Amino acid sequence: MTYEYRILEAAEVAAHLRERGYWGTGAVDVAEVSDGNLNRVFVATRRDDGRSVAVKQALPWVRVAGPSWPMSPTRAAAEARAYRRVTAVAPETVPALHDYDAQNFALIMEDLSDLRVLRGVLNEGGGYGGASTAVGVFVARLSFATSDFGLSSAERKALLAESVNPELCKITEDLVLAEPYLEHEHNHWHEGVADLVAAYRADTALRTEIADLRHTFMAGAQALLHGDLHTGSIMVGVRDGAEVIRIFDPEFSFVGPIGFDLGLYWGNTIAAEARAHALGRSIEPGAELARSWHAFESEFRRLWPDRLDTFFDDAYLDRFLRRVWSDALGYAGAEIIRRIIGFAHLSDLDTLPDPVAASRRALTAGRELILRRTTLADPEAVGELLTATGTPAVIAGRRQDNSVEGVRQRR
Ligand code: SR1
Ligand code: MG
Repeated sequence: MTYEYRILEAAEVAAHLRERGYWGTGAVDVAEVSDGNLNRVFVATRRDDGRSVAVKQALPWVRVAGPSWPMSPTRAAAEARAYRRVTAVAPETVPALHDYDAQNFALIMEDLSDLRVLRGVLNEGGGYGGASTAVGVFVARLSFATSDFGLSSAERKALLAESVNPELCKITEDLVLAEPYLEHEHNHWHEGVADLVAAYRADTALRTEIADLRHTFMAGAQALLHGDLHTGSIMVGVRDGAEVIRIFDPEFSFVGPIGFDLGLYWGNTIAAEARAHALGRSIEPGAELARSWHAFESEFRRLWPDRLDTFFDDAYLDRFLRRVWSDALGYAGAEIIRRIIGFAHLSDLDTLPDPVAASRRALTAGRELILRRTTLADPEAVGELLTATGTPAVIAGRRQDNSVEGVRQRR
């Protein structure tokens, strides 16, 4: 399908804002700040009072690949829908959406350019602040509100129908949940992990678990997801002395397995830990995974008494959360692996002076998370797994004692 619409250049953004009834005739400065793989983003600033907004437009192709990789711009509608759903239940966690122009696939949004992308902060040795807690609360509120617990049966069917996002889902099905385990032109890797690439392709047990995660992604329509919740989809900073966290870019949003959002985030925190460890920075393996899981679980349990269908009893909640936990561990592992041997890599690892050791550790942890996702009992068990697979804690530049005895003494 071809899409006829106006692809905005910087010089046309001020006119677009006026056409959408946003701001008057005053002078506006516009700068392109596109950074992600898919879209164009501009920041428009009024010269008179310095107020600013972001204008984000979906191109009919993948921005970093160009027209050779066509991509439906309707992903912008998925993003707008997701923002509206989150705004109803957790408005402080997402940028304010001022306008969505469905003809031109363009959003006018809160300008986040005073904040920083969490991945960049972590790469420089900064901390998470409240980001992991915010992720847990975000996933709990969005997923509860859009699940069979928060909506009536009829409302859920309507949500399913309006939220299909086939092209973006296909990207994930392929790039995350298939290609890294196949020969594919998209894949690339550092030669120092080539043996692991070959081993993972030949690993039939791993292949079957990835098939299970892939099918759950395709068929497990539990709740509306962000769909691409990595540390590059989170902005952090301070405004008026208070911490500000915004989760953005939900264009991959669709109704899928809740563990996918948590798992993507966890995979990226584990990659960040591998980087921190390689640089001798202070880390506690699995700490951010634990923080976001606890925030998610406690918020979901807090909401549970408000469920519309009380046929779902408390014992079922325990079973349901257990499934979310194990799914999330599996998706964390898949995210780690695809970010090292698939199409889209991570600056966390790629910018290390020597990315091999950290990449190997992360790949090993990723495989274990996938294979052991139903038997790892809790975040502490994941912390021990990460330690055992080679990302031991570093405290103030000194290695912690992570022998079995050392771990036991700290517990
Ligand atoms: C072609 S898109 C590649 C990746 O970028 C997005 O951020 C998603 O993570 C996707 O997998
Ligand atoms: Mg993105």
